[in-house]
This record gives sequence, C-alpha cells and structure tokens, in this order.
Amino acid sequence: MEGLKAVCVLRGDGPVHGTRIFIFFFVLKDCGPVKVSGSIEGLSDGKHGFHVHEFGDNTNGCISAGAHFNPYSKKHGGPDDDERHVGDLGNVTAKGGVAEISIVDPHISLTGPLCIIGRTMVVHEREDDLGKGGNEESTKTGNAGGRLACGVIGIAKM
Ligand SMILES: [Cu+2]
Ligand SMILES: [Zn+2]
Repeated sequence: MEGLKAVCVLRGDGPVHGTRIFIFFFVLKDCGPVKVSGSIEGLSDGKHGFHVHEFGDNTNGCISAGAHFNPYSKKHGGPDDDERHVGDLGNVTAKGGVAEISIVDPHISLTGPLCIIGRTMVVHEREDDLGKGGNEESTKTGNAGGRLACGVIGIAKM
C-alpha cells in the first residue's frame, strides 16, 4: 500500500473560514506509519488540539463529526502515549497565524480497521492537555474546547 494518499480541506465558521487548508496523508510503508503534512491559516498563536474524529459527517458543522476516533475504547491521551484514542494527534502550534503540520503517526492508517478515510480532521480552539489535565474532561477531549475548523478526509489523486 506504499504511496496511498489522502487529502483533507479544513473549513470553519470563524477566523479559519475562507482559508484553504490542504492536509496530505501518506502511508510511508505497508500498514503505516502515516505522514501528515500541510498548514492551517487563521489560527491564534499557540497550541491547538488536532484530532481525527469518528464520523465523516459535517451536516451540522464540525459538531456532527462526533467524538475522537476511538475504536479500542481507550482514554484520551497524547500521540506518544499507549493510552490514547487512535485519532489523538496532539496539538499543532501556530506562529504568526499559521501552523505548519509535520506529523508521523504509527496509529492512524489509510487502510484496514484504523483507516481514517471517511472520518473528519478537526482543529480546536484551545490546547489539548493530552489527558493530563487532572479532570474527567481531560480523559475524553483533552479540554481542547470548541471546533474551529474541520474537514472530511478523502482519497487523493496520486
Ligand atoms: Cu478534536
Ligand atoms: Zn482523544
């Protein structure tokens, strides 16, 4: 499956609205890891939670995407933790309004049961505390707050 490629265009209602954000996902070798690259414009400087959410449904905006993609019913965590949702990609960091994304993740996949194609990428208002916030919400969402922008992940032309 080397070279399989997916794409996502994030759209939001707030300051992120109108920017064209392409995020590319590449499978580096069979069964992953997946490289995620791209940039997000219109963000306030600092960290913003960045997750794959369960559903590829934007009928009622980003909220229809449901919770974090969590096929193993684990608690929320950071990308380097064993206890994490498959969709937990941590944070992106914006400087001068732009976050450059360069993530290699061994959990998400573009094939099989952990496939993220058809699900939704979400960027959040606040920093994801990676499950270490000391309250119940931290173990579910990382207290990342509202959903600034989202987009369904699709199969890209090679
Ligand atoms: Cu999220
Ligand atoms: Zn999570």
